[in-house]
Amino acid sequence: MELGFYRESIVELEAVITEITARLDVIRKYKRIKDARDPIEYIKTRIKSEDSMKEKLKRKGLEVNLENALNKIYDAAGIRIICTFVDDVYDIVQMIKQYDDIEVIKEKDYIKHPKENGYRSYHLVIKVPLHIAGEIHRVYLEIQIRTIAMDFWSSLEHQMKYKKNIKDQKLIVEELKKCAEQIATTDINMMAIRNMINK
Ligand code: 0O2
Repeated sequence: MELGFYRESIVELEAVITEITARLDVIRKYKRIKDARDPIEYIKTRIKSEDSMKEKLKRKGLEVNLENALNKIYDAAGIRIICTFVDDVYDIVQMIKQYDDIEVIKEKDYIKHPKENGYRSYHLVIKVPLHIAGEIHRVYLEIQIRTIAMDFWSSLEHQMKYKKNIKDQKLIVEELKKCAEQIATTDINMMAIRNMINK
């Protein structure tokens, strides 16, 4: 079998995604029954492509090798959780942090502290123990948690980053920033409306 850049570690990367996705599925089922509402709209998973990993290693000034890709860059395996409301994002973060076998390595709240360009999302890097063929492997996983509106914004902004020679770049950056603020306000208003409906 032809093994790529991640070699046999691809098994760990796939397994960590499967493990955490399964735990999230249980949360979703439980919430649907207990609260009659699933706080998660959808989940996206990915293993970082070889090219994107190599580019990130170079960007961070690290030697391009598997050891650095797995242990210095934490997002070889990634899960993105898209929630309905902002408070769902924080609930999901708490639920993930409550698993006592999971270690939180890094945590960034870009919702309370948005990036200069307007980017909003909650980032967690966790280390997950996996039992594989009688051995315990501890594997990093990056989790990004955000609302549908934040996800919509970041997909468009991501496209711009990867396009070269964009005309009116300055205007686009300004417009995106404006949209990010409007989205943040809308997210808060949507929660207020939900609370009014539920009263
Ligand atoms: P890609 O191509 O999406 O995978 P640091 O802690 O700063 O040393 P890092 O990994 O840059 O390290 O951390 P951070 O800020 O938590 O960002 C990790 C990922 O979040 C990025 O991965 C993006 O997926 C996403 N992200 C961060 N900032 C932005 C942003 O301004 N816009 C968008 N659209 N996404 C963002 P990659 O590998 O950089 O990129």
